[in-house]
Amino acid sequence: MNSLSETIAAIATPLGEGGLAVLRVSGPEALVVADKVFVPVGKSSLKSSAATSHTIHYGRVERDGRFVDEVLVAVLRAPRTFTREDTVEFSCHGGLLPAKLVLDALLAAGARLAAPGEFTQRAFLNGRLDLAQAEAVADLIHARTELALTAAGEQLAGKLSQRINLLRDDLVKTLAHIEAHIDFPDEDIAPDTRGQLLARLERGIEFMDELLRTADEGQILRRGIRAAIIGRPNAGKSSLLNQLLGHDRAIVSPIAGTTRDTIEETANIRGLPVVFVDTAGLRESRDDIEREGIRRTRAMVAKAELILHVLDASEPISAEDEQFLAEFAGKKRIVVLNKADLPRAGDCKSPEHPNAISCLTGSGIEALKDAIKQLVWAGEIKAEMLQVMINSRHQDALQRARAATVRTAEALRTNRTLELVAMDLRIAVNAVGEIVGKTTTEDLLDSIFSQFCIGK
Ligand SMILES: Nc1nc2c(ncn2[C@@H]2O[C@H](COP(=O)(O)OP(=O)(O)O)[C@@H](O)[C@H]2O)c(=O)[nH]1
Ligand SMILES: [Mg+2]
Repeated sequence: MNSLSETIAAIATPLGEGGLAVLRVSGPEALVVADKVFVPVGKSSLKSSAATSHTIHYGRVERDGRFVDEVLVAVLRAPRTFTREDTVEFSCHGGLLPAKLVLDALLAAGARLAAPGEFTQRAFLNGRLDLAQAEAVADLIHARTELALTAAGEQLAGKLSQRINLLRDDLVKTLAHIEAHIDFPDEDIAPDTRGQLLARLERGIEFMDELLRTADEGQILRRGIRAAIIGRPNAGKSSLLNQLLGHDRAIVSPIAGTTRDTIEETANIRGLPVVFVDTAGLRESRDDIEREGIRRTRAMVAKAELILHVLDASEPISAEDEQFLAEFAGKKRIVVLNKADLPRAGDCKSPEHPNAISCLTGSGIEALKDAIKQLVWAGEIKAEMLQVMINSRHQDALQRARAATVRTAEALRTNRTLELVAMDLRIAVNAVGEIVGKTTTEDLLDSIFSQFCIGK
């Protein structure tokens, strides 16, 4: 991405029709660019360059003397802004055309179109956020449950960063101590000092392990888990999807084999985002389309972290049911005995205790949600757990840091030359620093910020 001397602009709201659209301009020339397109209307409205910071002005956007839109302009002067640069925000009428024409006017007035995530990247480059906090901005936008939102909020507030910085400071202190001895080669490290340094390294490793243990939960909250709903045609799979979503999404029909394609949608299960996939019925079939559906079901099961195997309790459990139950026995799964409102026709030989439900009356659905949560996330979801939920990038960096710290401790214990000890420790310090962005590369920044939308 380009230098901070350029002024950038973008539409910050989703493209489409809506009540309002918001455009952002940020950079050293933001006020100048805004002045060129904005005509204040009314006694108290001012040109952006004449306005005090954090005030709003009413007027119109014009281009070459022609009316473009009626707008409100927020003038935000550096450094109290998201990017820490001069920023002007235009609220114009929602709808593709007004926002696009205002953007065109801003670009014609000297702004450059922002790249994805460039506003957040500037917030990072100007020291407003560290890298973990910048990532939290994206997590917040993508959060699908309140728990995920809380976790993202904690990370944005710097809870993870504080811990990472403490860890890094501790490693840096140890490194400084070792480097001091390299500079004075005549002085050997005294045995107690060596013991203290080792203890400090061990503490660091323990701390990294603690953080690493949050990776799975972090992944669940950010990405959700995939749960495939499988079972014979007419067992009630689509009805179950609708029950779990709380609204009708899938077509429910008494004619067997109506769901031939897969439908997927995210539901909030006790705070966890679960992507449910409704699949075609499992039945050996002569029908080509249905056979294709079954092939896809098997593929979905392979990709799912959890399966809900739905059986129809009003009918005897068939040999085919048993065959499919056995086929998927290795997966994390819940066997669901549906149609509990009807007389029970037979017993299920499945090894698990089946959850009896009725999609018609809704009975057993809440207990099923508890069972899903329990299987995905054993134990309570505690507030303090949400404070640090590392993502896969943090996990990778911590694993490298941990390995290097283990090597450092080993080298120190076995009296290797201090240059070697220091070399590994420096690797650990840098890897930990990557998490908050104290050590970065252009590629790392690009890969993080390119995942943002334009305008963020
Ligand atoms: N009595 C009763 N009927 C149900 C229940 N769940 C689903 N059904 C009916 O069973 C039929 C098949 O349901 P559907 O969800 O389309 O099954 P799928 O083929 O597995 O997706 C429909 O007529 C539903 O109304 C239930 O709990 N009780
Ligand atoms: Mg169906």
